[in-house]
Amino acid sequence: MRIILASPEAKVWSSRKHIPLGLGYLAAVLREAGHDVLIYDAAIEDAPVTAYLDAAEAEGRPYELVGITATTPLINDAWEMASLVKKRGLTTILGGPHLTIMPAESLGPEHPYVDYTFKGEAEHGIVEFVDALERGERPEDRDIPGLNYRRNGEIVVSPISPIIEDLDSLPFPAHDLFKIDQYTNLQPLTDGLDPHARSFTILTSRGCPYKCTFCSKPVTGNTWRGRSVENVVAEWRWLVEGLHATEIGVTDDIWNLKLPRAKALCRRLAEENLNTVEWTTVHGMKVNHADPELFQLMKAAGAKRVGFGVESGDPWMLRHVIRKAQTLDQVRNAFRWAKAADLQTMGFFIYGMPGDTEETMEATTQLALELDPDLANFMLAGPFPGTAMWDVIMEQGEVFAKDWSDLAIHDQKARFTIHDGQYDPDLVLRKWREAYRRFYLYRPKRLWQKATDKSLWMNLPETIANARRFFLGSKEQAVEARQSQKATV
Ligand code: B12
Ligand code: SF4
Repeated sequence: MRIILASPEAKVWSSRKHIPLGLGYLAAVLREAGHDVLIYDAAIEDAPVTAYLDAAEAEGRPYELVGITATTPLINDAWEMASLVKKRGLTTILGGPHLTIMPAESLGPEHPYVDYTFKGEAEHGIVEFVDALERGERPEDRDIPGLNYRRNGEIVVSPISPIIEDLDSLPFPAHDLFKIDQYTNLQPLTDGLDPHARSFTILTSRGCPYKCTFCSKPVTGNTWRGRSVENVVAEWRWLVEGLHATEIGVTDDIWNLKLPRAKALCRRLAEENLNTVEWTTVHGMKVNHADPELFQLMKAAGAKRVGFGVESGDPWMLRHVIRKAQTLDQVRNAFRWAKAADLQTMGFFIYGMPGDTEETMEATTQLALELDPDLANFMLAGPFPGTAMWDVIMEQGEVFAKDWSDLAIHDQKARFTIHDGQYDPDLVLRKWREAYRRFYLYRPKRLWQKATDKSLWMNLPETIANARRFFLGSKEQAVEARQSQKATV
């Protein structure tokens, strides 16, 4: 069967483009099962998905199914895409984190263009689903775990698809199907943008056993499964030698959970001469599963930069609100060890968790200044359904959002409040913006570093847009805007 696996474009601001790896995995299993798959990522395409449908139709080899992935802030865009596709009469199925949290929502009467949704990891389910369609059977008669549909006017939600225990049993993602030249490098917002990078991502493990209260992990829950070192190294070799990657991003939630495994992987990458392409831990690693040797081995394995989820500089917030299961000393050690290994560092800091006050957010800014990572990413706490934080806000406060797209973190605005007489969303925005200014603007060393960074001048329009956004804010981001918004999500 001819299938398009699609990712909608976020209408929220973001100039960085990363491959949708989940679709790469699904494309790989479908291809292995004999199907013809195209990956369509609206973030990097000029033409709408319908252009591909029309061209295939004209060739006499039409597509029959479009599968669309969606995180929570992108669900509106996914619906829009599904409705376009449905007008051409194709079957539509939606999957990904948002559909795992809310499998029934997209099957409601307002979304008649969605035929099926899928809950959980889909490598096994999607093959069964497509095979059934191809045989002319109704997939709903096949009892596929994870598959949700309508039957006689009722929405049928099945149990989540079981997690895949043996990740080595999966084929490598279909990296070759991504139009890799259209993607940018992987670094965060405040780093230069390289539109010519061949940036691939790799997952050495899935899931995370920790339970940080802001973190939304519907697909993997609190499980963790690691691939074998040899299996990871084989994929890495394909990226480096076969696909000529210029940069690799490890996008695991926590690749260093098992320290000996992480070290063994680094040793093998060095032994196999796969350390020639720089790599980073894009979404951070956990400070309490590290030691000095790990960073030395990472450096020898080609790592350029490590990111850490620091979150808060206030020990009470860290322990009792965020439940990060790490101490400030562990944070300081990790930064010290990484810098000693000559790795660039990146810190993620979060502002505006329930319970955050002027003092706790000030402690966070102070910690960022003290740690002095090469890149600091200050983020506003975003309320995602299914998290412990969401439950607290629902009980004690309210979400300011017209719809799910308001939860995108790059659209920086206050998105909730807590009615405890203490939480102040205006203050949160102020402290968040002030953190960017104090970290990047008010220190001569930083200013000089930025001014002498050639990417700043090469991407001047983007630099100006970023500066405006982070340091000043815009009218739409003003807190007043939220006051007229109703919580309807
Ligand atoms: C890499 C990554 C990114 C990258 C790349 C995103 C991209 N283009 O795919 C970047 C940095 C750009 C990014 C941005 C954002 N991300 Co992000 N990201 C991740 C991360 C770390 C890995 C994603 C991944 O590759 N997973 C591995 C694959 C195998 O899993 P998967 O994608 O879930 O796919 C499986 C199933 O979901 C299912 N499936 C997926 N799609 C489909 C489609 C169909 C048809 C079917 C049947 C099944 C199916 O099958 C797949 C294989 O098993 C995850 C955390 C995580 N561990 O998943 C967060 C995560 C997905 N991101 C998250 C968020 C919130 C965002 C942002 C919205 C942040 C923001 N800006 O506000 C943006 C949204 C941009 C976007 N395109 O969606 C949340 C989503 C939470 C939620 N409730 O939706 C996660 C879970 C992180 C977290 N713990 O909070 N992200
Ligand atoms: S924030 Fe990181 S450490 Fe915490 S639960 Fe999420 S993935 Fe795990």
